[in-house]
Amino acid sequence: MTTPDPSQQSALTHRDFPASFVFGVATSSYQIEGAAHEDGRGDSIWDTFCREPGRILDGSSGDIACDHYHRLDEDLDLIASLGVRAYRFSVAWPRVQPDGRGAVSEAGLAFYERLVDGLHARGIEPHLTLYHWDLPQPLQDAGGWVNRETAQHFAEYAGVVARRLGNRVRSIATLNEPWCSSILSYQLGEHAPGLRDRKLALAAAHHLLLGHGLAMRRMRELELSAELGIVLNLTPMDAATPDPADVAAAQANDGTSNRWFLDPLLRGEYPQDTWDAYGPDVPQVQAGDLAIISQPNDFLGVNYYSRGLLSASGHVKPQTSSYTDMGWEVYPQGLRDLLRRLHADYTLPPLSITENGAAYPDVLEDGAVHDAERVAYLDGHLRALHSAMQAGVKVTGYFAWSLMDNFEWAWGYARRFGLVYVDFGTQQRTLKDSALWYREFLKG
Ligand code: IFM
Repeated sequence: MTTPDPSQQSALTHRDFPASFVFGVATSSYQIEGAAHEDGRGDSIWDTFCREPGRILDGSSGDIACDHYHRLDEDLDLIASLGVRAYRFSVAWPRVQPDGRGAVSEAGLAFYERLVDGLHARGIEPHLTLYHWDLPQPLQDAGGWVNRETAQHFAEYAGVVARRLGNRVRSIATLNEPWCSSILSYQLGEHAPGLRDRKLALAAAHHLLLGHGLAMRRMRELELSAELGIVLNLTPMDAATPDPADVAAAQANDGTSNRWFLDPLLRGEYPQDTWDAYGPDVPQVQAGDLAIISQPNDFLGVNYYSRGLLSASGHVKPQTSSYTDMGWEVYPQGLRDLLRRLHADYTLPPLSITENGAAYPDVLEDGAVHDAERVAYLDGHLRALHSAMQAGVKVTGYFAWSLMDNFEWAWGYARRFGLVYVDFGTQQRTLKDSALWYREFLKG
């Protein structure tokens, strides 16, 4: 399937969505802030990981990143210039609690307070994420997410942030993409802490979910005005053919990538087929854990980038499809399929598309970046979202990933997801065509 050319279709605008629908842009702390060693910020596992040779494609780190910490006002003006109603950001745990427990850094909290103040001053809703992967290194030294106590420390940290900001932000998500901070990080070795052990990864995943539940419980006690929930990266898994072996492969991948997180959160149980397939690697689940994990959420954040296409021999890449710079298939229909499937299979809180976007090898020429492929990507996915909503799925928001080019984890600065181009030598920001397109979309 090729990506539709938006110029050939009737224009979709924000007016096609309900008036209450929230459009925004998203970032995360380690990917943009820089100032990695300032104002008492402790090391996170990503600081450590970036120092290990060979971990990051271009040998870089988030030490400076987009220097957002020092350019807060400029960046807030940038966000406002797009005409978005909301901004999704994450709090760096090691800025707030350098050791991951105990002492709280006033300077760290003050930075996020300034950020929230600056958003309010510009009429933009703050959407806060507590954990976008930057675990304080001292907690990793004690086992990281494999250690059950990390879940308790996370709940304590959630309470600290929520007490300060929980009545001033529109939403708080506990975790961003626990699949990444467990499977990708402890089993596949691609993200910090870079381990390759499935049993450890499944323990980490369980403790992340437990941490979510304990943090929810802690924050509920505070009776905050913020809506509380969690963000999952979900990848619909299609079978390449109706052959039962291909269908079984798709089902198995759906279990490990999606249902392993959805089912405990929304049904209070792990999916039996995947549990059986994991054999002796399954996590130790204590009595009461699943009740804590499955307490009600005010929203579920869905991050969608692409689908998986499976045959019995592994992932298939159709030649007729187009691909982003990450090698991910451009497949807007997958977003509609995913949303409709969630709606059919689960009892859901309102959904929000908390990330959606694409990396392309952008070039800055004469002060412009003509990223037509990203425009087509965004347009196609907004159309797919709109169609799912027409079919009855309740979705309350959409956040483009990302506000600006940033540190793309193991890819360093070699992949650009921004609507805004960042020259990492000068830190100059330039609106790409996609940013101008989004602005027009929002103006209608
Ligand atoms: O950059 C990441 C983000 O941190 C989490 N979701 C996926 C994005 C693109 O890889």
